[in-house]
Amino acid sequence: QDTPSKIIEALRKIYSRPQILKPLRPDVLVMTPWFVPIVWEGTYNLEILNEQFQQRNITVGLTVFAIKKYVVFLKTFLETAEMYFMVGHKVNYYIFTDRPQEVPKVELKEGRNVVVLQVQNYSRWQEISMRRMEMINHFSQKQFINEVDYLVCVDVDMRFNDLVGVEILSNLFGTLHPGFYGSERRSFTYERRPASQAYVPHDEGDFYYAAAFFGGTVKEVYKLTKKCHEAIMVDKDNGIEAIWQEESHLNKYFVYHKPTKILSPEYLWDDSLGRPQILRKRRFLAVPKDHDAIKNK
Ligand code: 2GW
Ligand code: MN
Repeated sequence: QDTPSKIIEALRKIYSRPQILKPLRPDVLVMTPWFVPIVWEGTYNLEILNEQFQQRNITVGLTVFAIKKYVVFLKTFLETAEMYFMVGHKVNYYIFTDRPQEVPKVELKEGRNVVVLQVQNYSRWQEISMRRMEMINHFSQKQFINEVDYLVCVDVDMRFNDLVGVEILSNLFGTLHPGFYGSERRSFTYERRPASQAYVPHDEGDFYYAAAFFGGTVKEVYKLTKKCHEAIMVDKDNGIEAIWQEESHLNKYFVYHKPTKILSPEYLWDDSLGRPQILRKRRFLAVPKDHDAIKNK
């Protein structure tokens, strides 16, 4: 029987206390001007966070698209996710694909499931990439809302290389694009043509976020993907396509709906960019795909 004192004993955790006079990271920004954390190694205690999320008994959905030849990325993606993604929590992998037979069978730990969602493919790669917003939106309302608490939406041409856990979870989160964290606002590759719904003026915007890693509660991801998809459709009617497709629309959204947590480039790295000092971990890495068999952009 769990008496109150037994419960309290079970919840007791020993860890070093936070020290007001000792900054967690002297080398990087760890909080935005709207008071949300930027997640870097060294800024959080995963034990405390795991305890909190365990108590809430949450389930996380990881959405990933593997259309046409991109099914080749699934095996490594899933195998490494089993090692590093939300270890100890319940996870549903939502795999959107036009080739359900080619989804590899990967051995899963307890409490973790693969859900294959068959979707159509599009001939243009830009369309494949952009339509993710529509499909995530559709399934959020239809299915995800009944099955998971949070959604994490990522590219598939990636592998997990270190822990990615509940420290990323919040109502609405975005990830700093690895190519632009040190850039000036003027050089962010936002859509700069006023004719596009993704337009961001030169004197606005906080960060340049990547479309390859975002998420939040199902409700917030529903709202984000709805707005982005609608904007993409308006652009289509007007015969314009944003410079970086859905990434441009995501960035526009985040200017006016600021994330409640931001992930550092530890969560989206590409080794072709080298290994700067500030990067204590490389948690989620791009898999090289320059060979023509995979991609002709
Ligand atoms: C994409 C480009 C060229 C040829 C094929 C594809 C393709 C993408 C495909 O045939 N099948 C497929 O499932 N995809 C999905 O779209 C897959 O999930 C992939 O990870 C995602 C984005 O395409 P990707 O990874 O080739 O583009 P990247 O790595 O250059 O990603 C950045 O730019 C994209 C838009 O141009 C997106 O914004 C993406 O989120 C960014 O990381
Ligand atoms: Mn990619």
